[in-house]
Amino acid sequence: MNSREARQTFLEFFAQRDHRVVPSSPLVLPGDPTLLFANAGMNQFKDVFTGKERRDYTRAASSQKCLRVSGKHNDLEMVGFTARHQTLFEMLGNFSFGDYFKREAIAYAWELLTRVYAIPEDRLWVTVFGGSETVPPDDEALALWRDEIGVPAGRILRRGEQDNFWRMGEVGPCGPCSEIHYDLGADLASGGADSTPATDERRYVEIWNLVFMQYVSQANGRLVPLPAPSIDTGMGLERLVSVLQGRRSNYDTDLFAPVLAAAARRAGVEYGRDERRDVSLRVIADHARALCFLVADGVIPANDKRGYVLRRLVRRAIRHGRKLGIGEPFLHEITPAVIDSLGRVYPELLAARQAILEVGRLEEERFSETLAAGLETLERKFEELAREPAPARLPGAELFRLYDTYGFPIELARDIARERGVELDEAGFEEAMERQRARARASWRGGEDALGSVAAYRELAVPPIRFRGYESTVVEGATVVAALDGGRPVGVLAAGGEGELVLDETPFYAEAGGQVGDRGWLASPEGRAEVLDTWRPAASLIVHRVRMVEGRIPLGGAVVAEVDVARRNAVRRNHTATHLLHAALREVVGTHVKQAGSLVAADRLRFDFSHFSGLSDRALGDVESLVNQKVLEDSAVETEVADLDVALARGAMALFGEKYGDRVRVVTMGDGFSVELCGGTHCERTGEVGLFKLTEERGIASGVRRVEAVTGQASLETFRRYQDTVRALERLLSAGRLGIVAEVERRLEAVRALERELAQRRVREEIEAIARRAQNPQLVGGIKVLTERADALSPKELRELADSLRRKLGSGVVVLGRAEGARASLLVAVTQDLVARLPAVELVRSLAKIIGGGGGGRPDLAEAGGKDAARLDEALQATLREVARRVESAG
Ligand code: ALA
Repeated sequence: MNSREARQTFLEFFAQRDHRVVPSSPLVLPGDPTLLFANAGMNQFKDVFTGKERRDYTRAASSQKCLRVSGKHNDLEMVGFTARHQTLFEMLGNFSFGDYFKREAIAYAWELLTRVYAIPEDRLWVTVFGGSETVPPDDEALALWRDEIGVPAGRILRRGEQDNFWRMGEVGPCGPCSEIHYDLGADLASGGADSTPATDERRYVEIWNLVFMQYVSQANGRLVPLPAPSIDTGMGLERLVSVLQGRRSNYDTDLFAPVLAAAARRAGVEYGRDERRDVSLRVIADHARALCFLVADGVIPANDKRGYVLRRLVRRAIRHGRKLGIGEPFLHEITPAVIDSLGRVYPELLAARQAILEVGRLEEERFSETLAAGLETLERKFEELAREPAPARLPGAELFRLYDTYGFPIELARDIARERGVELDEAGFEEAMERQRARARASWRGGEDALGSVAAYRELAVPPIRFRGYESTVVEGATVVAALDGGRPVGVLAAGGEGELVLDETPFYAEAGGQVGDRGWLASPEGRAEVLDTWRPAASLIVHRVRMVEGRIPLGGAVVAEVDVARRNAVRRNHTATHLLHAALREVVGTHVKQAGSLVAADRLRFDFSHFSGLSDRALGDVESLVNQKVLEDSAVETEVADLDVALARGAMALFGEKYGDRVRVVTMGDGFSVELCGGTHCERTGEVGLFKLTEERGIASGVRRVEAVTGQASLETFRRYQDTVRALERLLSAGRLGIVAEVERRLEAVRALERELAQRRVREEIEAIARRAQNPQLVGGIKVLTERADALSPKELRELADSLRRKLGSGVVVLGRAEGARASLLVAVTQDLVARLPAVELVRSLAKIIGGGGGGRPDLAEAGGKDAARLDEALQATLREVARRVESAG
């Protein structure tokens, strides 16, 4: 059975048993900042287990992409060295949310393995939880296996908390579990003929883990029962397939074969011939898979968090490539094998093909530079150390600088140090690292101090504030519930002063999600204030920053709050356009495009997103056209409040690392073209956006691009500005709009012709001057010697000049030099009567040394080039000395 069939069979088996087949979540789980990457099928259901979230199904099944490279579940170091470890793998799982429990879970698992996949029963072992100090042994599971399934008691093991109590992390749902192991065969036994899955990991492979979710582990370590006992299972697809295909290693299955083959081909070796090489091939295959899936889910190499994990994986792959003797970038030759073999199951890989290739290549190039620069420094340090009498030890601070400045991998420094017999001060390195972390923490705290007053706002005793700005821009009869002057509560704000006002209800939108705060006016019977800005120091607190224009506004007074509608409309247009832009970028550029930041202002919008290289004019044009097409279709912009999971399941775009509540506001436009979680204010129809025009595109950080655009009135203004420029050019060039370009080209051509003529005149003058001077050559031992510098001449002109000068001299030596930038060239011509005594080739070779180069030619004419133009004059002067030397030694 091939891997596709194995995966499909699993999902169909559970679908037939009323399970909803749910797609894999992305590797980066939206809305769960506690987890760097998905590491189990149950992650996306975490809140469903605890009862915090509800779905319209109670049974589910999935094939989840997982990455185990950090935190509680980390297999990185094992990859390559074992037959079964990978960073990236697929986990097949079935789940029950308070529906069935142990009996069914066990029965399903057994039926699927032995009846459907037809694995011989006598090859299977099971384990159950044997109890701990706080949780009783799972006798129920033991009885089910033994009495209902009929597993012989000798093949049921009781194991402790370490092995048979599963936790997602330190906190979260958990429970005792029961594992199913497969016996690969007695010939593999590493723990004696009667070894068991508890004592022999070579012979037995764990294939399926059934977790009986019963508790939530709290931060203080206490276990609290779940509202309803649930089921979470996980079966590594790669292991299952290895069993079904009769292989002893995951890497010997059809899931890895094409990738390993690509790696082996590139390295010019054969997989399975040499264990050390095989380790490297497996690392490359595994990391290439991880690279593909990470990039497809929007992760880009960076120096922190997820991006750093990716960077480390790529760098490890490169290091193993080097071990195999591959010097140049090579990952782009391996990743297509992953994309082609898994793209049908995970179409995001197909969509991100270009991104995956590019990211690999760029990262490899960058790493080569890092290595080169770091290695050079390291070598220098080692040389310095070698000169010291005491035993060599590289100080921690140096090591840290290497790491901090070049991103030089510490493991690599360690390898090289070992080769050189140098010790590394690793404790010192750790110390330096910790100092930097402390600095980072301090500056972060400093940041909070700067907002010290925020705490004061949180303590304001105000009732919950109602935001009315989605429905209207004016609220009459709002009440002032707090007035602040310099952050201190006061009873009244009076004319001329600036301060802050909090209302019990307001149409003013406070800055959030990139959208700027509203401006407008607050008017009471006693006075009027202009709202300069609106912000939100705490979740439900909306604060208006105001300048009193006239009269006074007291605490407790009634006001009419009126938003500057023209400005708000401009902001709305930009916000709606931002959503259309985001969706258009994903359609045109690829689904790896993720929002990295945005500004929605009145005069423009700015959008930062993950992408690895500049966008072509064509791509920019396509994005712009697509947005405008959606604007012209003038579809309704719909907003609704929905459950987070429902919204995400419908494909709503959420921001990475953003924490959303259970109920979220979903903004949909363009008939589903864009669906985003968003709290901002939007147009009612896309047509209100008006003309959308991109005005700028550039990179702002590695892997992050920025575009800016205008809409509505600002588009008109932009258009007018361009038109003004064109008109000014028309006047200056006395040409009509359509003729401007041709006119500029014509004038540029005329300028170039004049420049050429000027240059020719200079050449003529220079030649004439030299010819004049040639009438009085210098004499060295009776030989006429002429040395001249002629930078303005082309090499060909130089040769012609040398010829004519030689003729003029009748008998003598001519040496000409010219410099262009840092490069210099020399030409030596000798008349026939002198070639025996003064061969041009020899003369030019000794002069060439001075300009840092070499030369050659005939006895009568030779040329040389060098890279040290600054010493050209010196070389020309040396001619006399050289000629003298040769004449003397010859005489
Ligand atoms: N969540 C369980 C595991 O990862 C099934 O092993």
